[in-house]
Amino acid sequence: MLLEKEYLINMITSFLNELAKKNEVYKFIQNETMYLALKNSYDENELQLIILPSAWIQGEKIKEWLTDYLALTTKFKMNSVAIEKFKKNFTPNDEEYNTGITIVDFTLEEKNDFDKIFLQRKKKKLWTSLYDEYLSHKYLVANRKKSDLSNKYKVLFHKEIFKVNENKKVCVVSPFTYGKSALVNSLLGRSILAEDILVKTAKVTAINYNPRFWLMKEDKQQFVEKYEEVCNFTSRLSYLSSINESQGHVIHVTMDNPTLGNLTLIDTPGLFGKFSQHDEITESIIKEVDHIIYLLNPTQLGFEPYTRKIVEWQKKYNKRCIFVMNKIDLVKEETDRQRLNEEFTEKLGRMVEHDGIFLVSAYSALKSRLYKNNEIDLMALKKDMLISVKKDGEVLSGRYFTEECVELLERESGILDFESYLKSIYGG
Ligand SMILES: Nc1nc2c(ncn2[C@@H]2O[C@H](COP(=O)(O)OP(=O)(O)OP(=O)(O)O)[C@@H](O)[C@H]2O)c(=O)[nH]1
Ligand SMILES: [Mg+2]
Repeated sequence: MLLEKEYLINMITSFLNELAKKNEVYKFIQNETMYLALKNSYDENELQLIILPSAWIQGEKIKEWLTDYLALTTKFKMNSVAIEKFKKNFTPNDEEYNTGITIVDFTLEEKNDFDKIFLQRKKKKLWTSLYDEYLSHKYLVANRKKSDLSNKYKVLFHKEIFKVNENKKVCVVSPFTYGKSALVNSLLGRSILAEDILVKTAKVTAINYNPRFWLMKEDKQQFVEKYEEVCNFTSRLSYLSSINESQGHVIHVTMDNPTLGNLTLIDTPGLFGKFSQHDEITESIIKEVDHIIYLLNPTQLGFEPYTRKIVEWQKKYNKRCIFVMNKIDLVKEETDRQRLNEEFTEKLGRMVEHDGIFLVSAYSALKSRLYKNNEIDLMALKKDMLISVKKDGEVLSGRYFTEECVELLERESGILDFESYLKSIYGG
């Protein structure tokens, strides 16, 4: 519970810093607690967050209360009696966090004390005149319905950070464990999404470019988080994307890979696994994307239910599509690869309109990129039984796998060609 609160405070702080407009008050409600966030119009750096149980005060009263509260706490010249009364009767737990935000947490106080000061409103006249005189130009306390306020904040995040309706969307689809998450990781050059030999992904993860690591999920209540450390970000994402709960199937995340350009890359849960809702989740996202990457597996090329599904969806949704045969590192011989290509054309390629097929090893591609980004060392590649390259007719692996082999590993993985294809359509 405490953690949830910290997350929310972090999120609101980021929101205030980056997106909130001056002269506006934003209201967030979570776990029956209300968070009122505002930015001082005179001093950009003065951020305030007021936390109180949402049951204490509702509707129109929030505006009145906040007006009173601000009148009492701001450094304006104002009625000294009011200030005295406030100070005498009530001392909120007023802490200065090192996030640069003043947080006043009333949830630690007694409701009685709270009422005494703010709800009795004996000095109604005084408050009203204070509001008119000092505050109406300082904070425009939004006089709107609750849903309007939260919608407003939603719209800001959707538009500014997650580019929900602006970017082109490309999603990767396949039965489970074909390597969808691995392919997205290899395009990103980083292990952002969790991979596993067992069914792993349970949620849709949409990834777009931003210099920071943001995460948003829309549950009963929406939450947005910002991370400084990539490891905290990936472990949170791994947790959220692998749990099977009924609410909120889409997680939006951002990361600092500029090759994403104006593209949103989407990982989906695998088809035909033991959780039938995964298939529904995937179908629901397919309707909304611009482009589908159908992943194929060399050892299961003729898998009938999948072929039928592809044909059905292409007919129904008519999306631009491309095929990627992944795990091609497991097929070493050129003649076998050619045979696979022919088999593809015969069994699937001629049944749907498509942009072609790429042979890729997401695994090798990711490893070569992790090495380039200093996330793994050469020893890790030497020890990896799946890593090898072909040079002058020879297979190099283990201790024969040297630094010069890394470029070749990336090229042989087929990822560069596939990336060129994406770039030719979407730039980046
Ligand atoms: N050899 C090899 N293994 C791969 C490749 N791509 C992925 N894998 C492995 O295949 C397993 C499944 O990969 P994931 O990326 O989790 O597969 P997924 O399609 O996302 O699976 P779900 O999320 O369950 O639908 C993991 O152990 C990966 O390491 C590849 O190109 N070659
Ligand atoms: Mg996955």
